[in-house]
Amino acid sequence: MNKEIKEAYDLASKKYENLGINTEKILEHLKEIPISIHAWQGDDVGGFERPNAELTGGGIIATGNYFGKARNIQELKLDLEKALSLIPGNHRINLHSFHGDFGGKFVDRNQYKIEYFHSWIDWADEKEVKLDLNSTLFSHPKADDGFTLSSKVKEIRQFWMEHVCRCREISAEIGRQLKSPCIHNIWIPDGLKDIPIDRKGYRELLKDSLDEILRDKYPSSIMKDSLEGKLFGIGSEAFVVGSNEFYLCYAIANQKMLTLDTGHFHPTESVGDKISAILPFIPELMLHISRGVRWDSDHVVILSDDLIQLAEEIVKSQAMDKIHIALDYFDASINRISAWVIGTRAVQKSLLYALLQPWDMLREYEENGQYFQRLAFLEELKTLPFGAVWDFFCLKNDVPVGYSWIKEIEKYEMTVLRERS
Ligand code: RNT
Ligand code: ZN
Repeated sequence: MNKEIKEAYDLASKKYENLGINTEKILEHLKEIPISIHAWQGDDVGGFERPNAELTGGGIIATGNYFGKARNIQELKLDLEKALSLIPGNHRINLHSFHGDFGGKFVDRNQYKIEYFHSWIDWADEKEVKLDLNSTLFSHPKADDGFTLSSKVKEIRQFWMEHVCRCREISAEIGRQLKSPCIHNIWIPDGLKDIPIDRKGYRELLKDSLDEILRDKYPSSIMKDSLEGKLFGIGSEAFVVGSNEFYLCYAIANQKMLTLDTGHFHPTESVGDKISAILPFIPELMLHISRGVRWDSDHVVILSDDLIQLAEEIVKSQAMDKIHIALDYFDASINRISAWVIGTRAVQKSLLYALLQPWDMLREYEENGQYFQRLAFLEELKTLPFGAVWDFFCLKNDVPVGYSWIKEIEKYEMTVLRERS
């Protein structure tokens, strides 16, 4: 088996070599690209504040009732470990603040402290993964009317500002301890179901809240803030305070990182196209890779044309150190661990595909106005033996090759997940 994979790889490698592509170097590069894997796929965005917590409010929703959902931190960690064992390379885990280890007692969001994250830091250290963090401004009574940082009620706004400030402080400590900047992402659900009158008022409040929150400075060697906008959400169809334009302008004005969630735009918009348009103006970008399907922005990521185009733009940007790749989707209707594996491997495949393209040659055709050649090559390149290179990458990094990982998940279902119901 291994011999066949190696033989297929050697043949593939020669084909790419004919185009001036060194597959060895590319596999080394791919191994070094971390993907921030979102913990919330494992618990249907429930968190561990209260037993059996479910996603409420917030304009997002996890549908499905597949058995074996992680009910506590231990189970979530175990599931993440299983997923990581089936994904090549070294990655990051993206936590939501309500995944903290609250030791069985209720701790409100404005009381979060680093001590609730010690067990995650220890785990990350042991598993050699890094951590990112998200403030959690939904699934909470104080977010029930649909407003948080832009609420017209001062106490509500204050409560959420305190929450975000604490999450920033926690992020800084996580980054300091794990020796890798922890990216702290802010997304708020604020918006209205129907026609708003005072768009301006809400946006002014959001701007003021952000200004105040971001007043405390932390070195970028330990934490970085990123801001995530959205087009619409469930229950915020008519108006989203933190729209993409709002945060784009805010990020430029304040030189902050911007999060582009691929599910947060009109379906005909290309997020890949946005990278080169935005990156000259802000220091860094974060991608929440997702897959929009009709009204849902959070389906499991697959190797789609959109994803490939996104990966190609990441690679061609020549600024991969400024682009942080994270996942953001949640599907409770299939095995949750498989959802992580499918999505992460899809992103890695798209990056590999993009890295294997002869960009210099293609650019030259473009510059010479040789557009038929450009298009013809783009088409022919699609059927080069990229799968053989991917298989070898998995083999080299000691994870199951091809579809053989499916069996591993089936075994895990039988031995671990069955016990949970
Ligand atoms: C919601 C945003 C946000 C969330 C996570 C759970 O539309 O994409 O990133 O998905 O914070
Ligand atoms: Zn997102």
